[in-house]
Amino acid sequence: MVDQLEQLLTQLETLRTHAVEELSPINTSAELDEWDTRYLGRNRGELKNLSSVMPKLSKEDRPVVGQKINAVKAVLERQLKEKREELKARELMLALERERIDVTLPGRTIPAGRVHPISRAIAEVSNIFLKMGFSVLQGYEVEDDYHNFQALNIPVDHPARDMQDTFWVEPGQILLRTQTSPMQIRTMEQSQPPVRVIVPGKVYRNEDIDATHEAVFHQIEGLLIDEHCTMADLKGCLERFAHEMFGPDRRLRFRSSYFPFTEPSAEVDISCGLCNGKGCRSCKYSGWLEVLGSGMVHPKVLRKVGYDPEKYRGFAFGIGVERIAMLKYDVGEIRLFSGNDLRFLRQL
Ligand code: FA5
Repeated sequence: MVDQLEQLLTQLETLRTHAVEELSPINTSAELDEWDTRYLGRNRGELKNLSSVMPKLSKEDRPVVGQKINAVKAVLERQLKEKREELKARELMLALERERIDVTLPGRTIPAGRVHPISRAIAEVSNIFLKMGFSVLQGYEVEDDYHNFQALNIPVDHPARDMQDTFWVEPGQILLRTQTSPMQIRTMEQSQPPVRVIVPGKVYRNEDIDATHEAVFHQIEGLLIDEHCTMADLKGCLERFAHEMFGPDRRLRFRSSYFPFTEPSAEVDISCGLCNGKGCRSCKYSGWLEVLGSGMVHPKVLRKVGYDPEKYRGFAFGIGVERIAMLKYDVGEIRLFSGNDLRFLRQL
């Protein structure tokens, strides 16, 4: 009987040693559950198997074996509990590591668009004239011959038409406007003096394209009609505009010119900011860049819209927006504005 007891106690001890040895490399809860069933399982666990001999033991041996079984069970259960906690902590760590948010990573920037330099130039010019009391109007890009030419004192077959080689929609009748000046007529047709408006927009000409000429470009028309208005007001207004737009050091040059709808007429140049007036490619080596046409509104035009030229006088101008943008942002090539090339646009 002593042999059987000894054997049982040794078996229990071996079971404990094996169980503890097998426990240490276990890494997952699933493996641990298997271990639990194998050693401590209520039905077929190894400890349970060994306990099944208890009824066959003598009265004296039974408590000895019972104690040993309880001791082994207590050790295994304690170790199981510790292992469970260890695994739980490790699994939590892994989960945290997996889901970790690196707050030091730079964010992903969403590229923001920006206003095109031509739109920006239009907005800047408009703001200057708004401060001088002008309102901003929009016109039509598709015009009729009457407003684009005839009402502006350019009758059919007038040679001045040749200066603005025209894209016709219906030859002789409907066209893509060659200038923003037709809005002078439309404004005066619809309102009574005093008038103070500017009209930005696209214009179209069948033009030979080069560094300063486009076939589709932008103008800003200006018109002021009042009872007392002289060429000095025109000069003062444009000088104020140029100085606000480009700074007080920029020089203006009024060159006598001809437009059928103004008398007298002047083309206005601004000293080239790229070469400081010395002469470069973008100013065609003259030191000046032509930016606008202007003049005192012709009495014939006033009469056409029903204004009394004895009572009212006024001035008008047409600014080339691309030319302004070239001067303002130091761009030597007009075609860059219509290219929509981001490498260019991002620099402005
Ligand atoms: C006119 O278009 C007149 N309507 C201007 C005007 C308005 C005169 C009111 C009197 C009273 P012009 O063709 O010169 O004029 O054009 C005016 C401006 O537009 C020029 O000074 C220039 O800055 C710009 N411009 C003219 N042609 C082109 C072109 N092909 N590409 C880019 N800009 C141009």
